[in-house]
Amino acid sequence: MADDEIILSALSDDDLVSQMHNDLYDGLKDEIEEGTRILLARGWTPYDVLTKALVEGMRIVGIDFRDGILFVPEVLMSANAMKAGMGILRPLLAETGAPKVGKMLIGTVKGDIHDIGKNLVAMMMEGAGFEVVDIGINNPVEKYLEALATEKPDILGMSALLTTTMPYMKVVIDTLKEKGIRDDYIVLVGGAPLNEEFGKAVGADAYCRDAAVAVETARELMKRKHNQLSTA
Ligand code: B1M
Repeated sequence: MADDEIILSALSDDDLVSQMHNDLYDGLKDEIEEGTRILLARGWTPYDVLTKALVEGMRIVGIDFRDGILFVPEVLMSANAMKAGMGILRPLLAETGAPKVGKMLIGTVKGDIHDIGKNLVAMMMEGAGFEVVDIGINNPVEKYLEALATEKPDILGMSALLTTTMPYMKVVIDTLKEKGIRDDYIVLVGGAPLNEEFGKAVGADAYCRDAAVAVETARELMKRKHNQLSTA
């Protein structure tokens, strides 16, 4: 072992979280997995590990990517490290004996390959008792239509991380309208460059700032849908 090697398990919680931010920045997958396991063993909730260690670390990566300090290959390594940590948390977040409260189909829109946020939303929705069908990245409208017809979800979730791909959400929603099936689904949209106004403008039922808001919104809109059906 090198003299300067850091023993993650010997760090305090705060130092470990800071170290994990550094390790995520450096794309160190094994260290992120180890840090994730240590925090869980110390009694941290999976949600806290996710938000405080992983999502916050990725936020820092995002700033330096924007400022041209980090480049695509480095950010890809960070993304892989993040996914490795999420892989450990996923079954824990999804561990719920609750009956399924609804079904969501989710995918990133055409031209866009960002999937970390979408995966996180999917994980949190599963954890909240929703059945989730994830159709992945770079989805043209035909793929959404096909999956909606096969899966018959209550909710359609779309993710976009680029200002150039977010308008595609309107293409999907307009196509649903043209086919007369828009109101068959609750449509939720999310992704860093979006906002509430954009959500309204494209005709979604709601814009979700983050995964926790996606869960709350989905629950709320499912409740309303059930009330409407029972009073119809
Ligand atoms: Co990209 N990238 N990237 N990138 N990348 C951004 C988005 C960018 C903001 C970076 C920057 O400049 N600061 C910028 C977009 C600028 C813009 O459009 N205005 C950018 C760019 C430019 C690009 C490329 C064009 C770079 C290039 O090639 N020159 C290229 C595009 C590729 C493509 O898609 N066609 C590209 C590529 C990549 C990587 C492949 C290297 C990698 C993606 C790896 C992967 O996802 N597997 C990557 C990454 C990692 C990022 C940043 C750094 C991080 C994104 C992320 O994972 N965040 C990002 C910077 C940033 O966002 N600050 C950036 C963590 C994640 C938890 O947050 O995804 O926002 P987020 O998800 C949140 C919420 O938004 C919300 O909930 C999530 C959880 O709380 N949410 C939803 C998301 N989807 C939802 C769906 C819902 C509900 C809520 O449905 C109901």
